[in-house]
Order: sequence, then structure tokens, then C-alpha cells
Amino acid sequence: MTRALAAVLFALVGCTPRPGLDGAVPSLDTLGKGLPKGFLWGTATAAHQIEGGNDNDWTDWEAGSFPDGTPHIADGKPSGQACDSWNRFDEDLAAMQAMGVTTYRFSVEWSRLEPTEGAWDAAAMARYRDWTVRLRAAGIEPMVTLHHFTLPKWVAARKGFETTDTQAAFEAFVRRVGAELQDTVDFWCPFNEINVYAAQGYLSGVWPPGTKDDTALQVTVMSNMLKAHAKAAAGLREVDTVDANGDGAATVITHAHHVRVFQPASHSVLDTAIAGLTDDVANEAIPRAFQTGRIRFSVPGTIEIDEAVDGLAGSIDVLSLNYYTRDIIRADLGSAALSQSYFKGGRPRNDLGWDLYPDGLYLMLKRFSSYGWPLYVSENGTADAADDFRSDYLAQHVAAIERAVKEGADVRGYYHWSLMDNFEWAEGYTASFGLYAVDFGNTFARNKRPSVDTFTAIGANIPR
Ligand code: GCO
Repeated sequence: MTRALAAVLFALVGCTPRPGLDGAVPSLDTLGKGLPKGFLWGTATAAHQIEGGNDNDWTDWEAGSFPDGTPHIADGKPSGQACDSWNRFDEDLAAMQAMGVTTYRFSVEWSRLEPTEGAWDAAAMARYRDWTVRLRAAGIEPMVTLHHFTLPKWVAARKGFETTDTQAAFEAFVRRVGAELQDTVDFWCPFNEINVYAAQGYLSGVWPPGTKDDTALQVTVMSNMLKAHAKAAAGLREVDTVDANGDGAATVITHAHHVRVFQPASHSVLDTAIAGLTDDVANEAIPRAFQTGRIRFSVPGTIEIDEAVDGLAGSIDVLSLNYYTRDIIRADLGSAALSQSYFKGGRPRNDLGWDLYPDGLYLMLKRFSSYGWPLYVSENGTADAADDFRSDYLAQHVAAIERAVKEGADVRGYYHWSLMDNFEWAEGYTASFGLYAVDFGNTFARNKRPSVDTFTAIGANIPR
């Protein structure tokens, strides 16, 4: 098709072709109108990435290096003051209000609330509580994550989720937060991305505790976290009996599940089989566990776990998906992961090289709809320091949601990752996922990027 013909066709269907991303960019005049009434529209962050001043299992890690001398954090800089959000909630709230959000996903930091076992920082709790009160007063529904990749040092010292003991400690922490926030929070996410946490800490070894190639431990950690989730969910349902937003449900429990498209590098039987296995362990095993109440991980010759867990079935009310990209999988039976994964060549990419593939979100929403839970997109966004393609990325992903909704998917909300640039784990401050840029280490001003206007325009179209 010639460019001129494409332009005419796109004009007819109300879209404009743009360089950079594949396909048409939907018109902002209508985008969002196809979402269901009351669809939640917001942004997501995590405590350690924005608060600053945390003292947890990342603290020493951020100062360390790998055996070959490369620093654990790409730019060698620790999280430090991060966005200083611990002291700047006013600014975060103002940034959100300027965009018309109706929901905010953030996490509470276990190491801040319980710095040593059994100790409780009432002042820190009061601050989180104040945030939830003010969010609600501003008409913003809080979604509270209870574990987003960090552990208090005392939990890490006893080996975190490698051991079964941590489940009880986590449950106690969650119960306490649940009781304290029961009248301001209904929407709870005990864990963020169990699969990513275990893969980064125990397979690639690029996050603490930095264990490499230990697939058995990787899967043990996932199992222990699923068990901890079941206990946390039961605890929350017991302690949070107040329906804060009056919709008839005092607790809505979710898991922020990282999903990605795993595409075989070739049609060979081996690439196809290994891509299928990867997909099963990463994408399917966790929702399946929430549905069946059994933890089943199966990698022939390496891992066979099949265990019924009390309270796991039905321990989420809604499923939330964190979706970013697609991986190409080439079998490599000599490696612990059994494959090498890479991003497809010749494709639009973000600043970290990730394939920009909005159709993947549509595919995932369709696929996970079949489980029957209402769905949320609890994270989606991109590293784009120049803000060259974030608007188009956002628009195309919302169009993917609208398409899934039109075909019957029950999708109830979207959280853009992220409200502002922040500490991107092993990538440090080298990746800019924010709708707002942050003047790090200086004024900490939240500076609006042009894509904020796209976000606001779409939000204004959502039926209320
Ligand atoms: C994750 C997290 C976030 C990241 C985001 C961008 O998916 O790793 O939940 O903490 O910052 O995904 O990579």
C-alpha cells in the first residue's frame, strides 16, 4: 500500500499513521469512549521506586557489584532519595489530579512499617493512612500493593520467601495494614509479579539475593509466595470489613500478574515446545493456581511441583495484568532457563530495547478472560525519556483494551506505569517510564511531559 493510500484509508477510519510505532494511532476524539462506564483510570508506582530513604534488602545490593566488577545498578547510583515521594505526596497528588485520574496504585513499604520484627512504626502508618484519606477525598480509589519487590532486612536475613517461615511474618504484616486502612482501602494487591521477582532474584540473579540459575529455588520462591498470598488474602478478608467506597464489597483482592508474549524463534518443534513451557511457567501457572487451589509447575526433567494449598482457590477476586512487551524464545537446553530470549529485530523499540507490541495486550486480555475473573491492567507503560512515542504507545494500548472489551472481555481499569520517572531497579535512573519527568536530586519538581495531555484526553472520554 502506498503511503498516500494509507493516509486516505486511515483518515477514513479516523486514524493518523505515525512513524515509530506500527499501525494507526487512534483518534483522541473518541478513544476511551468504548470502555465500560466507571472504568478506573489511573497510574501506578511502588514504594521503593519513589519514596526515597528506604532501608531494606536493596540498600546494600544497590551499593554492590557483580563478580566481574559491573555495578548491580546500571548507572551505579543507589535509589537514594528517589522521587522523595515520602515527603512530597502533595506534589504526587497534584500531578494526578491535573490528569483526572480516578484511581492510584501504590505500595506500602514493609521495611518502613516493621523495621525490626514485631516493631511497628505508627508514624509511618499514619502517613500512609493520610495518603489514602486524601486520595479518597479527591475521588481517587486507592489500590494498595503490600509487596513490591523489597523485603525488610530482617526478613531477607532469614532468606525471604526461600523459607516457609516468611509466610506467617508477611501475613501478620498484611493483617496489620489491612486493619489500619480498612475504612479507606478496599482494593488490595498482596504481591506484585511473583514470577518476575523469582526470575530476577534466582534465575538471572540481577536482583537481590542475586542467586543465578537456581530454577529449583526460583520455583520454591514462587510457591511460597503463592501460599503467602492465600494467607494474606484470608487475613485481609477477615480484618477489612468496612466497605470504604460503598460498592458492596469491603475487600477486592488481586494479584498484579506480569504477562508477556513468548513467541518461538522458529517453527521448530524444540523452539515451539520451549516457548510453550516458558509461557506455562511465566504466564499460566499463577492464575491457574488461584483458580484450582493447586500449585503446579512442570518443566520435564527439572521441576515437578503439584501441591494443593489451603485457601489458594478463590484467593483473588479480580486478576490484574502488568503488560509491556513480547519476547522471542530460542531453545537452549544448556541454559538454566532452557532458552535464550531476545526482542525481535526490525521492530519499534523503547529506550530499553523492548518491542512495542500493543496487540499483545489484546491477546492477553482475551486469553485471561477465559478464567472468568474481571480484569484490570495494573501496569502498562514504556521507557521513553524524550517522550517521542509514549502518547502513541498509550493510545494503541487503550485501543487494544477497547477491542478486547468490544469482544466481551470484562476489563475494569487501567494503571499507567508510571506517574513519574523513578528508580527502575537494576536499570537505576537510566529508564524513564514517567508521564512526568522528575528533577532528581535537585528540586524534585514533577515536570509534565506532553503525553500527560494524551492520558488526560483519553480519561475524559471514559463514560462515567
Ligand atoms: C515490574 C514492576 C515495576 C517496573 C515496571 C517497568 O514490572 O518490574 O512492577 O516495578 O518498574 O514494570 O519495568
